[in-house]
Amino acid sequence: MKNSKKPNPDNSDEKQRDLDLNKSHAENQFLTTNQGVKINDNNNSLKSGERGPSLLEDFILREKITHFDHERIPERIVHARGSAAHGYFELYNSMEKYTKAGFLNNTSIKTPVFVRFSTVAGSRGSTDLARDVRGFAVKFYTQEGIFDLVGNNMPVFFIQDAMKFPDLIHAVKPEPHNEIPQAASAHDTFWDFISLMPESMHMIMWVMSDRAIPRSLRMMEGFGVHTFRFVNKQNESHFVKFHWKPKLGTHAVAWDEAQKISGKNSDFHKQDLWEAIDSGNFPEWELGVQIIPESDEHKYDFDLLDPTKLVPEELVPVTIIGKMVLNKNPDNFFAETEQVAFHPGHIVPGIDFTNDPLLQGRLFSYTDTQLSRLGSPNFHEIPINRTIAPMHNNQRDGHMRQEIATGKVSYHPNSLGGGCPFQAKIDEGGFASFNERIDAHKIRERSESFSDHFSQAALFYNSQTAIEQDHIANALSFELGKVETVAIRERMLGLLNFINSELAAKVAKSLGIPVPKTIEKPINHGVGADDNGHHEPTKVKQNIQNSDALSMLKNPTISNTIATRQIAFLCAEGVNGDSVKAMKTALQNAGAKAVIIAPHLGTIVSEEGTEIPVDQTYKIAASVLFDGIFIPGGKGIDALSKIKEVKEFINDTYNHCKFIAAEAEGTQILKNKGDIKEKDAGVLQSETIADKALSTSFIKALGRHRFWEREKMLE
Ligand code: HDE
Repeated sequence: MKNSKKPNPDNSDEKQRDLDLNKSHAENQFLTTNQGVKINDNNNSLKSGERGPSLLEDFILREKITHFDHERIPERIVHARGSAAHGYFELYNSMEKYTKAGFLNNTSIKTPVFVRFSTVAGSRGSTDLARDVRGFAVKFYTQEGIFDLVGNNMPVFFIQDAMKFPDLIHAVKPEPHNEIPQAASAHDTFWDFISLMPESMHMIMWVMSDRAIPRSLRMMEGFGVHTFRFVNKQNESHFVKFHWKPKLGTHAVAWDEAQKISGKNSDFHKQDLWEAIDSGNFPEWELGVQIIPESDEHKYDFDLLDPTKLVPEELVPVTIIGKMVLNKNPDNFFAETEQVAFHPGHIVPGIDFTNDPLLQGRLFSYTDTQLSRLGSPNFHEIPINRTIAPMHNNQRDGHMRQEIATGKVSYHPNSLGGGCPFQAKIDEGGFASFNERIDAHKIRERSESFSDHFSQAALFYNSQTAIEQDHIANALSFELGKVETVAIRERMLGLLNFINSELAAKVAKSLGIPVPKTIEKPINHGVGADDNGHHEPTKVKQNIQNSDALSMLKNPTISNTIATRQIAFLCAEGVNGDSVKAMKTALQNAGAKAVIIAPHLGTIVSEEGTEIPVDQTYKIAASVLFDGIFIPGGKGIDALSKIKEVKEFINDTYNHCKFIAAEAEGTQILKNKGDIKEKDAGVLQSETIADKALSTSFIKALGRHRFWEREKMLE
């Protein structure tokens, strides 16, 4: 076989066909140098004599080592750790009334997408389960060019102006003198900065909530964060906020669990996404929009241009307009996930920016960072970044240029090239910025309308259930407990007190210091407050309502599905085979995965004498890697109760508020554990083997994700 570039059978969409052009396949091929010369010995360098020095002449060794020496590129300055997948976006109803973007007009178009999820603060090799914001970046390969929706799993941001971004990131990254801590905000420099930036308070509520420790990347919401514009054919503009709503619901793990997962499997999210797609359980999100007419720009008591504010869904409902399905894992992590270059400035006709000062700064940053990260202005030619729309211009040359532009003309206007490539009129699809009228003085200032830093922080906190509020208080107690400088803790308590005095009091108790009484107004170094009290942050407005949409627990999974959930079966020799089989079948029928855990790999023999294949041993498996446990019946229970790891397994499952089911003899192991409360509705038990009622109620319970009520029982 001469040609090693063969088309990938999965050429289902235009982008996949485009990527196929660059794929290489080594089956039945000789090993060669980069120049195509076949290699005869890939084990020994060329030497002067068997024991002699290597010869400089060895072009094969030189090429191999040189390439290896240059394999690494700089990791992303933020969002370094990521996982990505291919898929498509499908529109439900035409949005023609609001936008002329083709992919949002035509319901018959399936737009290819590539989506990268990320943590923000950690390095490329850090843990998935850090308490952090998650990036949610979607590249739409539309027929009119690339549209990148580069969002997060939280709808607001820490700061209001791009000018503060390097400071924020310097503060959260490991401290520069000792590079500690990795992928964690629980340290002095972060909270020093935050305690001096009251504008971050709303985002701090989100980051201290369970949104920052998702169960899975497939179970997170996504948000465009900034207000964007839709522009229609009549050149009318509407403001728009983008939302991604996961079909599997929005779920989190417990903080103690997150920390343990980081040790047991720091690739937990990456692997979960990969395996779900690999097994055909394609994750789906629906795209929702909040649309606000231009005329309502000043209607709200917050500024639409302020990225520390959201538009409560109770004020402007989210309209679902389409769905995204991720159905293909990348073929090569570096080529695709690492080299993909997102940019909020990649927009198509029908979508436009607003004057949000954070967004405006981002418009500069992303191309700039690709230049140092990917090394050339030609990064758009890297296959994963290549548009599927026709692309012609007079940009030329630069490092690693791939395109061979023919002809002698590389300027516009020209007559020698027949005027080509020519400009497109607007009705031919040419992009024209929305012609917003701007009449202003050049000024380095922030708008007074950005000064309310506490109302939405309070709105978020007040909208949470009591359980979620406790988690926020606990997260703050953990984070500030790790802060060594007492003055920083005090400043933070002062700020929390502006949000909610009970919250501040709870955290203060854990820190062992009182909420400072002296701070009457927040210290504000963020918006340029001056001695005259100009631009001081305003206090919480009294007319705050609740917004149920902000709580995860008030919004259970639409279908309460347990699809793709992993349930550990705690087994040992002598387990009841019918008990295992019946529960396994019931869970599998509901889409979940039953994982048989036993003291050794291979098979165990049931009390009926049948062989049961084992998936994992107690040395490998840990409760934190599962969504719930089942303890089958059978005489094997004696052996099971003697296994040290089993006790830890059950304790962790119980402490992390997961559902437990046990059958017949399996219930004894729970009864013998004094710390499992008898009246716990999250612990389901039956004395009957292969009890259908038990599996039905277990499946229903697992659909609730967690029995968080148990936390009160554990206090
Ligand atoms: Fe980013 N951000 N960002 N950001 N951002 C980057 O671009 C930046 C912000 C977001 O999976 C960088 O290619 C500035 C908000 C995601 O490849 C960099 C500011 C939001 C990703 C950069 C922000 C984001 C990035 C690093 C403030 C949510 C990962 C590597 C003005 C709406 C994309 C890169 C991926 C990545 C700059 C704020 C989301 C340095 C200057 C707000 C999801 O250019």
